[in-house]
Amino acid sequence: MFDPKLIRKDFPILSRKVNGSPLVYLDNAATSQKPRQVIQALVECYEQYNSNVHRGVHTMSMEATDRYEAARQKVADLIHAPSVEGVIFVRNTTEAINLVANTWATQNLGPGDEMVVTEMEHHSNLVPWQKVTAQAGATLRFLPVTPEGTLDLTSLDTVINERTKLVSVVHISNFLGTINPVNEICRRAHQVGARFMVDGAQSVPHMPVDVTDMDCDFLAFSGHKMMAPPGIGVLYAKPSVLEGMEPFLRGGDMVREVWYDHATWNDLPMRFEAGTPNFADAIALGVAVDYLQALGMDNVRQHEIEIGSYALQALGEMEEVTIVGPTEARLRGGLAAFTTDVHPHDLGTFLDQEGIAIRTGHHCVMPMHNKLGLAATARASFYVYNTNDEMDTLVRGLKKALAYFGSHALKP
Ligand code: 7TS
Repeated sequence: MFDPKLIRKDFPILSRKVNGSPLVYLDNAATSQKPRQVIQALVECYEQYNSNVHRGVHTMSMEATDRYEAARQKVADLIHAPSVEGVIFVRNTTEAINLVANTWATQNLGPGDEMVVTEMEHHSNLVPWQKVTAQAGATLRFLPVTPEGTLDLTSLDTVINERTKLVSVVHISNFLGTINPVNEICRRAHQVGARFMVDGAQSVPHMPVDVTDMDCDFLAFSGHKMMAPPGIGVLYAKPSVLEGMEPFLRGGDMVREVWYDHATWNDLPMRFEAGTPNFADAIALGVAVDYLQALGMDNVRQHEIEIGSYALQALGEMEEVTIVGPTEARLRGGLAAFTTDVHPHDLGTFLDQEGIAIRTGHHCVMPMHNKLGLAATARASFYVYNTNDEMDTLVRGLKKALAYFGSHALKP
């Protein structure tokens, strides 16, 4: 049975106090906490078999290699990738997107071509494309966002057209919370012969994601948002697409044979993993995937719908709070960004004094904040270990903060 109170026991950090109060960690969209099983996997690696992978004939190197490759298989199973050939370990979502920008996009975009993102992208699914489209003489186009915070698909067939070569879309917005209809956008992209990429930083940790069903060409996500350590992430790509791509980084292990004047490339996925990989954190990611699979991704999603509904209702009942994005929990991921009359940074600092961790600022989604006329927002984001009691604590903290700043604002 899915019980956040039981799950919490696996996360040592959740029993600490912050500024004298029990920690209420509501900054999961930035990074998640780690269960004891993941921490233990790192200790085990460094204490028992730490050795470079794919290089040694000795026992420990083979043990490390086996576990590293087992982690790749676990990731492939999680996202329903047909084979491990398409699972490339990188540092994070940002690196995965930059890999595609610096390989597929620079090889395939030319003058007059178009590429499409949405208006709600995280900077990491925008800034790399600004550079490659400018260099190629291509145009970067945007699927617009409605005032309600969903994608306006009435322009889908004009924004994505015969000139479009690549479409890259955030699956769940880390600011609006919106879950985007990636299957529908993918179909349209493929209809015009474009490739389709998904920024899964906020979806893969929180809901079932099936790359085979979606038929996307690329999917990027980060381990640290799904209970694994920072510094390990994944680029999934269709092997047939990878076969046509130039390697990104060049050096050891991505080659088959090397002469003084040229080299040939290793098989997939090693061709895209130059140098010693972050095998310890990849192995820990495999354990995080085990943990999530044991909970069941459907249950993870269901929990976030429930806690999201509770939070939307509780925050919605506060007159001073304006929630950004869709109003229905079913249409959004487990996070809520909001504004009040108090500056989000002041709010965040006040709540921290009560042990409540939220994120404040533009959450690396500056253009969408600008479009909504907002300089900054406060954001509470949830995960499997958050409880309705914690939502109540957040609401109590917010009320206290608003009363405090309200009364102080009256004073000169
Ligand atoms: N895409 C989305 C949708 C994200 O939410 C983030 C990180 C990234 C890409 C980049 O991930 P990274 O692991 O490469 O940094 N989002 C956040 C956030 O909302 N608060 O801190 C980081």
